[in-house]
Order: sequence, then structure tokens, then C-alpha cells
Amino acid sequence: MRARTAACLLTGLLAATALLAAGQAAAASVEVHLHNAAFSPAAITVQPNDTVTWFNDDSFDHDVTFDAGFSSGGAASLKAGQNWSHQFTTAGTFGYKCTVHTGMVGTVTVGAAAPAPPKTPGFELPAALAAVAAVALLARRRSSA
Ligand SMILES: [Cu+2]
Repeated sequence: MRARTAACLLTGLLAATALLAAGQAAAASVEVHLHNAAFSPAAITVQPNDTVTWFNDDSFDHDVTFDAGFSSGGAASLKAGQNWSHQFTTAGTFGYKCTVHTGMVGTVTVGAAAPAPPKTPGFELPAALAAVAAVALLARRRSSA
């Protein structure tokens, strides 16, 4: 009985691990390094649900503060040698900076570039009708003159 319970637990655990691994394979991890008071690379593009991790490779403190409101925890919160991760679930372009060092800025673009706006068919049809009407009107005038 005990061995059977253990076997069931093990099977469940293996299944859960496989599911977890499948989920992790879909979302990627991207690294940004903080070095010489700069983000490298400063501009990255990820897909929704990807996780970005910032590594402070400098010997002094920084922070990662997004315009959208989330951050590594305030000014100089990313201590030397530490890292901070954030998972991006919504598409868009997110600008961020280190509030300690002026000019230390970066962007995370989530998802593909915005598609071109759809062509609005509202203009072509009235223009075509107006052209046909003008031609018809001209033809009528010519035949009556
Ligand atoms: Cu900094």
C-alpha cells in the first residue's frame, strides 16, 4: 500500500514536472547586464510572458525603474552583484531608467512591432461613384448640346 502511494505520487510529480517544463519552454528568459553605468543591451524585444533579468555587474548600486510604475524596488535597490527579474505579460514598449544615474535608460518592447493600420474602405467607394456620376453628367450634356 505504501509503495503504491509512493508510486502514484512519483507519477504525479513527473507529470507535473513535464507540464512545467513545457510551459517554461514557451516563455524565454532574456538577460540585460548593467555595466559601467549602462544597460546592455539597452533596447530589447521579447515576447509576451518572457522574463527579463537585469544583472548588476558593476561594483556600485543601480535600480531598474519603469515609466509604467514597476521597479526593482526604488532608488539604488539593485545592489552590486544582485539581479532582478520581471515577467512581461502585456504587449507594448516599456521605457525604464536607473534613477541614480542620469542617461542610464533602456526599453523593453513586448510582442511584434505594431501592424500597419488597416486600410479604410470608406473613401474609395464614394470617390468612384462621384467619378461615374461626373462622366455620366458630361455624356448627357454632350448629347443634349
Ligand atoms: Cu545606475
